[in-house]
Amino acid sequence: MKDIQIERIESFIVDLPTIRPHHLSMAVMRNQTMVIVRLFCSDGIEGIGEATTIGGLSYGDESPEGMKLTLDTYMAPLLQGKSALSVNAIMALLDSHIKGNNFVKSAIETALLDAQGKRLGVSVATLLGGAVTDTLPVLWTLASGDTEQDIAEAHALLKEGRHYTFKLKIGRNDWKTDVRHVSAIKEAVGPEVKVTVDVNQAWSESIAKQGIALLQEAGIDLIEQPIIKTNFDGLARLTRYFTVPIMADEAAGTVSDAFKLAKIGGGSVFALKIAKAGGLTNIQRQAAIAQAAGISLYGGTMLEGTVGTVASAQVFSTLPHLEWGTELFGPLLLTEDIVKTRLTYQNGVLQLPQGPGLGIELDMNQVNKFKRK
Ligand code: MUC
Ligand code: MG
Repeated sequence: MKDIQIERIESFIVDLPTIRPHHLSMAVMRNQTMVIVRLFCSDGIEGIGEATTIGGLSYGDESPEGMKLTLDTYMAPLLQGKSALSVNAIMALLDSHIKGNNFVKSAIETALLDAQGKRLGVSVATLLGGAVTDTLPVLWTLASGDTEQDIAEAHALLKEGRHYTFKLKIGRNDWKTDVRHVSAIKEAVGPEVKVTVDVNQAWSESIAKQGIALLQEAGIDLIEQPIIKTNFDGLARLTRYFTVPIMADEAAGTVSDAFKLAKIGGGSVFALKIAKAGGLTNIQRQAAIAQAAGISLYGGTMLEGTVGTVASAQVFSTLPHLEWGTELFGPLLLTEDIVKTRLTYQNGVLQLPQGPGLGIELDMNQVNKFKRK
């Protein structure tokens, strides 16, 4: 194939309202902010990608505004004129010139893969070795901040058949109040419905020991990132101590984090996220480490909009053992979208879009409506 260059990379910030406030231990979200990347190639093909975080700088160390600056000031000039045909070469170049900034790197890799898929007429999943499924189980996160409202939301979604598993966000309140909140919801939805809990690092190890004991007793199925992400040994101790599976989320950021955790048994499940990992190909590397260590997998989200959600879905669909399903519900938390066709969620699963690349298209009218001026 004749060489094709990256001609130009554009980025913009989009702010989309959420359907209700979303309460996490570190922030309450009333809208979601995403950085969208458009990568234009010399053959006229355009690839798109998304870099999204949660609550400004309260979740990770990259903010939307900082990500846009990194893209425009450092990445776009570095990549301009380079061959768009080898995604691996571009990602290696980025890694050698720019430390960290994984969320933005993930957006660039997504856009390159989208463009390459469109060029070759195949999906991103096909470029990554092929999908093993075209549907992914998707849970819903109950995080309205109110126990009764969460219960009503769960019942409505069960009745509608949209989700059959729920994740609860805790860690904002005193731990005993949080445990009561979780137990009340678990009791209301019944033993057949899976309920998981995400503490988002809010507990000390000693509180975690008390809190998880009660959650385990209440029949909770999975405990996500109970303690600070840097305490790998603590996570390993909790994993050994409890029967209920412990999932590493914030701790399992990069490929090397996954390796270090796997070596010491820090978590029996890893939450995979393209943003933390710095792209889709790194997800496959993390998954290989987990598989070798007997650690189960879960398809995580940074509450991305449709572009980032589909990028995640494309790579998750290539993993043969995604035992804990996914939480790719980000677009459902938003009142509006910026793509032409919204994703299909029904019977507890997300349908992987068909078509070359990501299989989605930006709706520029919507983009212009929500783009930050
Ligand atoms: C996280 O930490 O898992 C995923 C779902 C949700 O509500 O928040 C995110 C982040
Ligand atoms: Mg989490």
